[in-house]
Amino acid sequence: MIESTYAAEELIALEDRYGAHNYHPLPVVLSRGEGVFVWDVEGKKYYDFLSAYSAVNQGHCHPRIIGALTDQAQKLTLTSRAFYNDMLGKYEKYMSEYFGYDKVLPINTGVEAVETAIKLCRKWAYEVKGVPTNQAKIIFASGNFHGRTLGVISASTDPDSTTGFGPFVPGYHLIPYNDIEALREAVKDPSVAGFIVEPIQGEAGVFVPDEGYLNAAYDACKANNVLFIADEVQTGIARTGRLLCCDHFDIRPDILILGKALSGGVFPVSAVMANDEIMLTIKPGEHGSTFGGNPLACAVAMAALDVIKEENLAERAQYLGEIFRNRMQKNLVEKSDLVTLVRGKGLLNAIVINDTQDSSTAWDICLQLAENGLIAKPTHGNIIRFAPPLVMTEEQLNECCDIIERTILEYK
Ligand code: IF1
Repeated sequence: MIESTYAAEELIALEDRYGAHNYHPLPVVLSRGEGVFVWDVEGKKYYDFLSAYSAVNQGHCHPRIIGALTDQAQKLTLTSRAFYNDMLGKYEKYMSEYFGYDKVLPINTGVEAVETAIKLCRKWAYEVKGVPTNQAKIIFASGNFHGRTLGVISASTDPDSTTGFGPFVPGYHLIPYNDIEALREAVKDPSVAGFIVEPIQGEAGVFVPDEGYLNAAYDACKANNVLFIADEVQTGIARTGRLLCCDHFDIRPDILILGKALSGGVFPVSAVMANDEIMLTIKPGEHGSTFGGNPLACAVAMAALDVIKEENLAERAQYLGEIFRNRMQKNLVEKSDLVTLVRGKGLLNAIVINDTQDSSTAWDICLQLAENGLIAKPTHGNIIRFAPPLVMTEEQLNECCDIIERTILEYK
């Protein structure tokens, strides 16, 4: 039995001793969460500025979502797809109407949804577009992050993701992100089936493409009968100030990939959405998963999406995001040599640390932020990502900006 009396250092030591070393967390040991706050094992309270990588957009342990979880958990959790259950059809109708697609394919993690989209895209290429067997190509953008499976890291340009894990899956073509000419050239190849893109690249450091890029990319795909596939696992579900980041550009992807906040961070729930012409190319027995579409996930996801609409979280993210970037611009970028840039959309933002700084500066600042009651995570290239739960109030956001500004202005 694990006793609750373990000190933080002991809990960290347990992970170090018994867990695989595939992460390097900040030394904060959390044991409770509510709304925009988390508490560590010593009872210290923090503003959460990571939101579990945007899975907790609705805030920690949202009562409505936890209520749906506990109600459903007492009735039926899993039937497998060998049988029908009384939640899946209702959920599929809900998803179809909520996002405006004929059909949904329910699955579990974000990366599985990306894998599903890749398979669906290939299937469509052979059955509808007429690409010769096993010749389909899928275009990816450099700097992408779509998850950790072999099928997905085969498209990665990040050596941390790929080194030592080859050989890789063939049939992918990489082009630079935010380079419309490269895409226009690539889609001319008649064996190209689809283009998979993050509307904002998260792992690359919250990299927002040039205004007009996504619209031009969508047009280039349409003109060449290439599927435009949006990975909105991180950017979707109100995070960037609209329900989908693609909504900022009035783009409706041919295939939409969702995950993370689809469950409000309760457990992995992901989905792929498409219209019949694409979705029905996959037939019974050709794809699936034991847990995909389980009744518990259906109940949780409907509650999580209800919360997004009822609490106007997209509008809130849009409004608070403007305040955040304006304050970071005025009080840090223009006042501190340490910060060169703030960028993002809605409440998916990052600040870029001056490149003359040590590579550990972002990490050290995050340690200091934690000390001051706000947890955030550095990402590649001395960048700090700021992505609080969307249920934050304006007053709370201003208090958080005070903490961030003070911490950085006092640094060193
Ligand atoms: C980790 C980053 C975020 C994603 C997009 C698919 C997935 C992700 C656009 C896969 C996952 C994660 C996973 C997390 C770190 C993380 C991340 F820092 F790498 F970039 F969120 F910002 N598509 N993103 O961002 O979803 O299978 O994980 O459910 O620890 O690897 P998953």
